[in-house]
Amino acid sequence: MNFPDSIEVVDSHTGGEPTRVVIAGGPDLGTGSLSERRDIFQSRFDDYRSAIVNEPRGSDLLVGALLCEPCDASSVCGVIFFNNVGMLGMCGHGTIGLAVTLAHLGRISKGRHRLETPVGVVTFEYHGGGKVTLENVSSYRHAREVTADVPGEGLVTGDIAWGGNWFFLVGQHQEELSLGNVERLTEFTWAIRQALKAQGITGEAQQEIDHIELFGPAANPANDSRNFVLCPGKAYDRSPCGTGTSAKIACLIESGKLQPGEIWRQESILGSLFEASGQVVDGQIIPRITGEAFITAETRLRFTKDDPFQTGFE
Ligand code: PYC
Repeated sequence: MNFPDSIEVVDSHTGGEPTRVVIAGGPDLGTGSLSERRDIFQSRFDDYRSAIVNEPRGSDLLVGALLCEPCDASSVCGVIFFNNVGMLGMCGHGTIGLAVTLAHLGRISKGRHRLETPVGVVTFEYHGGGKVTLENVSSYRHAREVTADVPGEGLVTGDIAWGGNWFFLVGQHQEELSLGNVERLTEFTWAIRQALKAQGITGEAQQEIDHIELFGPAANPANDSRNFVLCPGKAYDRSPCGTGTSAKIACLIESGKLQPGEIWRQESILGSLFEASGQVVDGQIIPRITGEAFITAETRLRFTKDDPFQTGFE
């Protein structure tokens, strides 16, 4: 493949979790739907994904966002999110980072904007500064209180829910949700993920559940809950995870523990915050997530032909 000499990116973080938006030099994926373009990205241009987010130019926790021309002219753009191991359906912290990046580039002003993703259209409202409210794809609980036998850990029970990615949400566990305990949390959630896979516990259409989310009491009494989210490539989300919080909102509303429109303050393992709620529209739960992002870098990534790590490594 003829790899480009350079790719232009803008980096930001949302509640501590980084997003790298590709603004020039990305692969040409054609003009199909965003899910078709995601499939082309995955099958033909995986080198680009690895080069952009993996070491030595990135790291395991970086989420990439490839800007695309939208299919519908009323959308501000399309986006395909990706990470250190593959593609994401949607990304909440990434959408907030993308919105702030578009504002930084002068491509949007305050107000509501439509965004196309491989799993559907989302909207976001840019409030100015770093603040953004995202209205996600409809989210739902697929299965309640599913028990997995996790080798070395015992029986672990959780809900399976969709929030733009597939999540296993665990509220009952003995783990302390603190930054000092991240290694143990990673080991525990990784073991859960492996057990779900081995035991054939999947999303609605047999999709792998690749995000594991633990809940516990908030450190800040003003908040409702703290979470720890293990992402598909074994990095943990530094933010409260927009799609994970969407999955949580769907479960809370479905079980009557949160009313439509009521605010849920979800704290991350770092203590950063998303303010969330859900609306029921035509019987579907539409989560709204408000968070803040900050620009951290404007960069031209360079890819020298004889660089042995031109396309990164995992
Ligand atoms: O905010 O939705 C999110 C997310 C998914 C993976 C990392 N962050």
